[in-house]
Amino acid sequence: MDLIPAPRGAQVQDDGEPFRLGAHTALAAGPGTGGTERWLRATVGAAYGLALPPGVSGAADTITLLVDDALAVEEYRLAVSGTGVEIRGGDAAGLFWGAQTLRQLLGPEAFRRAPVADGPPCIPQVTIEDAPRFAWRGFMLDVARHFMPKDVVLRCVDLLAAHKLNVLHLHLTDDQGWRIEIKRYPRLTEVGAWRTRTKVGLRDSPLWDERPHGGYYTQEDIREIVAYAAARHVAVVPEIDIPGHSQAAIAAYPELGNSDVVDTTALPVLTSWGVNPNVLAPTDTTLRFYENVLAEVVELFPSTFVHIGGDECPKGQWRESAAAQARIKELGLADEDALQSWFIRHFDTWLAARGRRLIGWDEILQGGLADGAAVSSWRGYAGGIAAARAGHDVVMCPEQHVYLDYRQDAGPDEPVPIAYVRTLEDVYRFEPVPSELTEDEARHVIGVQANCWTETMDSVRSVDYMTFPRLAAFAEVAWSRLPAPAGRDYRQFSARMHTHYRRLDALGVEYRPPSGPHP
Ligand code: TNX
Repeated sequence: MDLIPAPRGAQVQDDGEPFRLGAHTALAAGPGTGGTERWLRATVGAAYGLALPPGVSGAADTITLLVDDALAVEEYRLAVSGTGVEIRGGDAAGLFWGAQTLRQLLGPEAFRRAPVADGPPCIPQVTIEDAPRFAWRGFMLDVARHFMPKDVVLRCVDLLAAHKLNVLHLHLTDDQGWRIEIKRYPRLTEVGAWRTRTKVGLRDSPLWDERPHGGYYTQEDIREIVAYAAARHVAVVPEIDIPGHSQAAIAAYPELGNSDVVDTTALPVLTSWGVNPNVLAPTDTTLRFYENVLAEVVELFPSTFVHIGGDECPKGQWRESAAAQARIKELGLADEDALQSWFIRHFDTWLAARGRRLIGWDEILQGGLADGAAVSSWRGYAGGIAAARAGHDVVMCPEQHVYLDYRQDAGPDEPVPIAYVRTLEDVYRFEPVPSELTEDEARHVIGVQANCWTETMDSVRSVDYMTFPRLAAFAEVAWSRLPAPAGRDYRQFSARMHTHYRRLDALGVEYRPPSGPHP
């Protein structure tokens, strides 16, 4: 069966008649199934050229979909007998994950778009019970450094769902680009979405791509992405990065920057990479501006969490700026770290008043965490541990395991090395819950996330190459209850991957082959 991610339990009845999918196979859906039958027709039905007409629950030659309150949220049971298939989900999401498992059971051809010639397949009799380990199983796509067109994002949602991942975190703003239309501030996209050229490689690289680069999602695009994802039980979490990584916004609206220490009217959308000194000014103008931005953002994204970045905000300009220093005094704050914390707290309160929750990178711990804030722990585990101990929710995404921009091998033909090598096995050995947390503290680790920063990825092909196959290993960490890293069977996972590569082939994913680019 070679299921990825591995289910909690599976029992195959070797001696039973297999179930044969065919022209007469019907699809029956009970109430509350949330469109999974439509998804099955559009994917499995299309791949085999089958209509899967509506049928009667439990009848012969029928795939039956049911919501069963006795099961937990996202849990599912899948039973294949000689005469039919039954999937029960604790909710519509659980049912959908069960349908994803059914697609894997059918075979790699079930992942194709065009009908296969060799006819519908058989599935062995099997009973599967399954439920996720973590509620937040995320993937971050940085669409700010390189803009990814809408269809790339929709395809990404499908790939996440195929791996039972359920959060797409969109990094929508950064120094190098602003990617979401905000009606009240048109210059954010008229100016902020475009840069004149792009550095190829990192700091010491002499190379430039001299073509202008840019693009953004209209609000209509965003609505389409959010609805498409919701139909696949994927939540889209927007990130508007403040108070660092904001030069594209300052290029569009210079009054947002520290204009008493730098001529903000001369700042362009940034064309190179790294930690950038040009950060937001801690003024009321800035607060009102971002409140207005976030007001449009929360209208578009129904997700509980809104990510406000908070990472890599150098404090140099605040130290130099008389206005920022006056602000620190006026607010009675200890230092610039406290000023960053004041910034974040403001939006924590603002979001909470609108029924939303703030999440930020672990730098938001500096100067004290805002009351309701959750933390994306990226600089290792320390930030996540500190936050969990203080009773805050944590999404673990430590760079040493799940940074997909780090190359997968040291070979000379690998893409530009951002940092050290992180192999497929390194990702597989990721343990999200540090052993030093007590059981109560560990409950605050609500999930895990793999992050794909795109400084060096300018196309869907390069994102594919860096993301896969590592996302498959990550999905297993996120979904399956694996033993502690030392006891994990990487060889057994690798054996299952042979089938999974054929699924990715059928999906048209240009993963890094296990033997590397030049075998
Ligand atoms: C750090 S991770 C960043 C990003 C870069 C990334 C490159 C984080 C919150 N900030 O701005 O793209 O390193 O690996």
